[in-house]
Amino acid sequence: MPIQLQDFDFERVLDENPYFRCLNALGTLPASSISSSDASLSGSTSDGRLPAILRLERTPFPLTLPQEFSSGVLEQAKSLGNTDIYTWMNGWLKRRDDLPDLKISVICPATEVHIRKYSKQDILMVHETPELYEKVVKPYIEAFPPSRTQWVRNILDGTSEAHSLLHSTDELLILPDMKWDPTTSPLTALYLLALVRDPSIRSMRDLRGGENGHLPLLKAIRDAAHSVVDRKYGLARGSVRLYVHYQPSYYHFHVHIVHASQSGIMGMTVGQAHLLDDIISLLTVAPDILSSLTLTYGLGSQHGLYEPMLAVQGNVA
Ligand code: M7G
Repeated sequence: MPIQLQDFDFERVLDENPYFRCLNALGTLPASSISSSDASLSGSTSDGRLPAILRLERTPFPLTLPQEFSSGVLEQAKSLGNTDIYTWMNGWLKRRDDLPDLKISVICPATEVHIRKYSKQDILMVHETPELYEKVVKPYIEAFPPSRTQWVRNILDGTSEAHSLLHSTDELLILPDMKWDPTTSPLTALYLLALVRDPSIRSMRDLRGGENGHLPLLKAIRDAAHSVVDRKYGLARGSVRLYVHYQPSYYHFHVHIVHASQSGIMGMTVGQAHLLDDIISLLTVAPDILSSLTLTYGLGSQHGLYEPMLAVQGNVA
């Protein structure tokens, strides 16, 4: 049964960002509305409801919108003020099937990790030395239950999103990231995801150069990304930014493929996003560098690594 949003029982706002025009709310949904087998996995309350995160984002503007004003796409406009050559007003759009107002994402059942990830948080810059990786981060990654990356396995085995695949080989596949809806969002918001099939690469730290290393795979991802955006969207080489997150949310290796004109979007922060080209270059020069580097990045106060990293002396940047 598809999720009915009117069944969402609001509990509290987790986070909101007026610049990104988004809001994350926590609430519950009836367990009966969740088709996934996960419904039995976590957090079902005695009244048969499951914790749910509702994320609301205002959708981007189609480039054709201003020219459609003359054809009456605007239901109403109300003046707010004017001075000299400047005028500002509020506007209401008519309902249109091809122009949704909101992108709505639901995570249900939401785990504690999801709730923390979508909550407002302070950021602490930390230095992750190779020793800290072994002592703190690796055990943290290994403690994640496989259910955390079930969505990845569903995509890889064709159970989910099979209709959206843009590229599929023995090594990897490429599909639209759930952050981007190709049918309603402009091409400049393009956001694709390359997922590798090999589940043993948990993060960038596991990547190696040299013989039997990951360079052929990384180059295959790069080539496939450029060929997909050219073939499907007519975007020339150089039109996309390919990067890897450290820390990622999901420890199954994947690469973000984002339109190069996008800047300052979530997940592009210095320290978090590492260009695939730079990773390839580093591993070509020094095959073991990613396991021996100290990596500096921002950790949110709700991140599961925050407390353990804070507890270790000397890691604060
Ligand atoms: P990440 O670097 O692990 O974490 O990226 P982030 O979410 O903090 O960026 C995972 C990427 O996978 C993100 O860009 C998500 O939007 C995307 N993603 C997550 N899920 C659960 C799905 C999904 O089910 N389908 C698709 N297509 N993309 C997803």
